[in-house]
Amino acid sequence: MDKFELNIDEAIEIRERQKVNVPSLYKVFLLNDDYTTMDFVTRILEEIFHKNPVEATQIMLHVHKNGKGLAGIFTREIAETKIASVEDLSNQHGFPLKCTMEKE
Ligand code: TYC
Repeated sequence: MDKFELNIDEAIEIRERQKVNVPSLYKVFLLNDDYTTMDFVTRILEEIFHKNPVEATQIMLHVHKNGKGLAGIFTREIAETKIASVEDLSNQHGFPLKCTMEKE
């Protein structure tokens, strides 16, 4: 074999090194309940999910009417951290607000 050619093992090795690990994404949903105030849910969407006041209000009303609504899409660790932040802040205020996450 010519010294400038790659053998199959070398070619596979180079391909493996070039592979990019694309992280899986997760949808985070807010769930409706009968006790959390509309203002509090809107505040959560603004402060934790960085929605503007109009979007935050629209999402909150969607959850109120439909039972759940998309708050954002994140990698697994960020989704888990957002959910923990929502539940910590809700507990501190005595609200039962809950989130779920689903792999995209
Ligand atoms: N259903 C609540 C109420 O009537 C409002 C609410 C909206 C609660 C969205 C949770 O994720 C939620 N006060």
